[in-house]
This record gives sequence, C-alpha cells and structure tokens, in this order.
Amino acid sequence: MKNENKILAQTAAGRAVVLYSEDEKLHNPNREWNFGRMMPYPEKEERGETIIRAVHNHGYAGYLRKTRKFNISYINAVHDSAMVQHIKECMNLGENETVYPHIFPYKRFTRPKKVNLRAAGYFCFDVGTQIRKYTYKAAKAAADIALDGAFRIRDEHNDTVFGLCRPPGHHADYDVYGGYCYFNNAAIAANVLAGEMRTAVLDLDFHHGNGTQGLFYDNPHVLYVSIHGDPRKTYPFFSGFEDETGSRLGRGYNMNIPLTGSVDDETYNRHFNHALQKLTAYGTEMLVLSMGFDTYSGDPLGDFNLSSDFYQTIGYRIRQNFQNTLALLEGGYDIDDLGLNAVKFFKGLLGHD
Ligand code: SP5
Ligand code: ZN
Repeated sequence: MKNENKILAQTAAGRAVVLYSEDEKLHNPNREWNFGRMMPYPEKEERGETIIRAVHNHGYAGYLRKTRKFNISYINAVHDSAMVQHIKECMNLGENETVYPHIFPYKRFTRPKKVNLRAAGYFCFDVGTQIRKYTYKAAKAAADIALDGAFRIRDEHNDTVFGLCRPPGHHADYDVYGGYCYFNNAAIAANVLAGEMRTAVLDLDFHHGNGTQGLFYDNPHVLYVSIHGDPRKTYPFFSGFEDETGSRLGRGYNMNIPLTGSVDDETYNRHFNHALQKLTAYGTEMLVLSMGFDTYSGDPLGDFNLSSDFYQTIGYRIRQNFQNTLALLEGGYDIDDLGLNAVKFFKGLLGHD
C-alpha cells in the first residue's frame, strides 16, 4: 500500500462489511465417498443461507453486500490455468450429472493433451470432492468475494471484511482441488495484497490448509500460521505437521500447530496466543483469516470442543491485534449453530458485546 493510503487507512474510521453471492447456492452436491461409504455431503448450500439468516436475525443486515465480479486472471495467478479450465468445463454437464474423480496418476510424467472430465483425478487429491454443472460458477463467486474484500481493504478504507465464501478454499493447491475446495480464496486474496502490505494468513479451520501452505511454502511475503487437528489422526493426513516450516526463501514463514486430545476453549486459547505472537512478530499489517467453524463442539467433522461464545472472543482478539482483517469462511458443518457462531465471530470482529 502506498504510504499516503496507509496513513489514511489508519486514521479513517474503519468500515466493515459481510460479502456474499447468490451464485454460491448453485453448488450443492448430494453425497460423497468417505472411506468407501457414501455419506451426505456436509458442505451444503444451507451453510451460506443459515449464516445470512442469522446476520439478519441479529440486526446486522446493514453490513451485507453482494460481491462484485473480477477477471479470471486473479485466479490464474495462483492456480494452474489448466485446472481452472478443467473445472470450468463442468458447465457442459447435465443438471444431475456428477464427476467423481476416480483415477489418480501415480506419476505426473505425462498429462492428457486435452483434459476431459474422466481425467478429474489429474487435478484432484481426494474422492470426496466432486464437480457438478454449477461448481465453477460457485467457486468463481467465492473467489470473487475474497478479491472484493481484498480490494475494499486495499483501496477503499474498509478495515474489516467477512466473506461468506462457498465452496471453501484452503485445501486447494496450485493444480489440485480437494477437501470441498476448488479455488483457494484466501490465497487468491493474499496474492493481491502481499505486494503492498505485510500479509499473513491465519488458518483457524479444524483442518490443516494444505493448499494455502503449499502455495506459499517458498514465499517469505506471506506468512502462514495454522491451528488444526493433528494430521496423524485427521484429514488431510499428509500435511500439517509441526516440522513443516517453509522452504528456500520461505523458511521460517510457515507455522503449524497441530492439536490432539480434548481441545476446549482454554486449551485452544493458549495455542491461539502462540499463533498471535508469531503474527505480531512478523509485523502483520494485513491478516487474511481462513475462518472455519468446524472447531465447534457440535461439529460433525471436527473433534475440537469450542463454544459459541469463544468465536466472539476470537473475533475480538483479532480486532485487538490487527489493523486490517479479511476473514473468509472455510468449513463449519453444524447447520443448527453455524449461523450463531458466525455472527458471534463477526460481533467480536466489530468489538460489539
Ligand atoms: C473446508 C473443509 O473443512 N474441508 C474438510 C474436508 C474433509 N473431508 C473429509 C470428510 C471426512 C468425514 N468424516 C466424518 C467423521 C465423522 N466423525
Ligand atoms: Zn475444515
């Protein structure tokens, strides 16, 4: 950010918004493979709707804004354009067709000249994540929300944005999607911010953000810090260990805090403070927060035991520590309490009681 703007941003009364898109509802897969069994797809359309309803019910409707749309080049700046194109091809599917990746190249010596939907496994790392007709449209909308938030903070003197991204993004890496994620919303935003402000990504989703870590692993201009369930026991299993600290120029700019056993508010808070110290020491001016609510006690996927009130504490502590925050929705699958948890978090971000 230019110096002049920075001073203005610090002195202007900060503005806050909640960003959403109607297009996200279109992505609503039905079932997923989970260790050889079919189960209902937890990353469903109702997630977005229940949060928006709660925002209305708690008197925060005035903060809601529909996202603007941006050029695809911002997504291609982070992801392999062949993967982006592949996901876009799903627009040719029928309304009820689903592409399940099922053949995975064990070596990437060759790639099909033209990647077709049967070759979904080339660009996907799990069998739980599928493509349907409107997947691209929704994933593009989620990335647009992240970009809109980034530009509002960078150029328009907003200092707090909560983007209701669906599908989520933090599992998507350069040329692979998975974990219900297609485009890495947080990384796409961090990528446009990092050149201008000292930018960090804090990932509080229950699962390790392998995609975000992977995208910035060599990069000292985006610090990545994540608190998550221990990958020895939980998804994504192959990343998120403590000894993954970054490589090359990025060495020291990646921090994983995997937690096992029972994790309540108090335990979590200790590790959260540790994460905040790292972010403060880095001199973070711009925090991109991958905000998952699958750390909630009632969540069907996550094993942590956080209370609803604790999300307000998290929001409040973020507010105390950072000038600019772009919070983006990742996971959170307890539909009954997701709206409440998200609103409590937003209240904390605003400094409201
Ligand atoms: C964004 C995000 O939170 N993605 C998570 C993807 C997790 N996919 C694996 C789901 C495994 C579900 N196992 C159910 C265990 C019930 N205790
Ligand atoms: Zn998650």
